[in-house]
Amino acid sequence: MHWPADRNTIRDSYDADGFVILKQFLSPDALAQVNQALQTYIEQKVPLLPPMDVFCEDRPTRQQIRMLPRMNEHDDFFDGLFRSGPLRDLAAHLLGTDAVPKDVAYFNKLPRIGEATPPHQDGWYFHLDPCEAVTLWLSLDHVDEENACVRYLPGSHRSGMRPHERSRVLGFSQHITDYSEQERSREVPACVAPGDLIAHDALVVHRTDANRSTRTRRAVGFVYFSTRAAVDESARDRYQQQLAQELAAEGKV
Ligand SMILES: O=C(O)CCC(=O)C(=O)O
Repeated sequence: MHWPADRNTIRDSYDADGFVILKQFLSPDALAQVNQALQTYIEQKVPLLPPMDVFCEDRPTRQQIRMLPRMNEHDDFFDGLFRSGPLRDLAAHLLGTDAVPKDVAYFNKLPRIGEATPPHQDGWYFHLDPCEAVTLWLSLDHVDEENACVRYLPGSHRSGMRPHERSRVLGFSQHITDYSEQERSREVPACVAPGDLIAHDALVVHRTDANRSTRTRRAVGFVYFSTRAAVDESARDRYQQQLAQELAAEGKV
């Protein structure tokens, strides 16, 4: 499916499954700009970021980056990219309201090092009522089952929020406690190419395997809330504060 030509089919598929894959959402030129901006961000901004805005395998040197949340707060290119243009238009189309831009994050699973992302629902992190939000996951690489594609449980966005607890995975601090083998067998692997984009609902269950390959697996995620979704700010701040304390105590940030 392609945006915006297939807008109605895209919305139907998203509503039915909780996720949808859009081929070649970004042109090669637009993708090259994102890659360039990312490289500049890593070279110039990462050394100066606060500890909770850079998660990496090698903490003292800030090398081998695993995840960079809140890039929009530190960089005009990424802030502009999600505030206006096709990403926000798509998010609004899927949410059925204006889309409120919330977060831009880089996800990097290094060859042979990148750990699995545990099964979770993004909404657990967002503290929303109602839980109406969408994540747009832009692939920068060829991604398949060997290098940790995202795996979705189709239709799971219709069954509400599942119980979560603390995981030990840096960058994905929560996982679903009762995810079953039967559910694993129904997962759909979302294999994509550079410039493809996956949109997923904040309630759809998803996860990845580890990156077992010698290839990179890089993506940028853009999060939007619906205008109906109210944030429980005290719950969110409590969670962020507790996480920061735990990660600092474990020497992870
Ligand atoms: O990139 C990943 O490993 C997982 C991303 C994810 O879970 C998300 O964007 O919600």
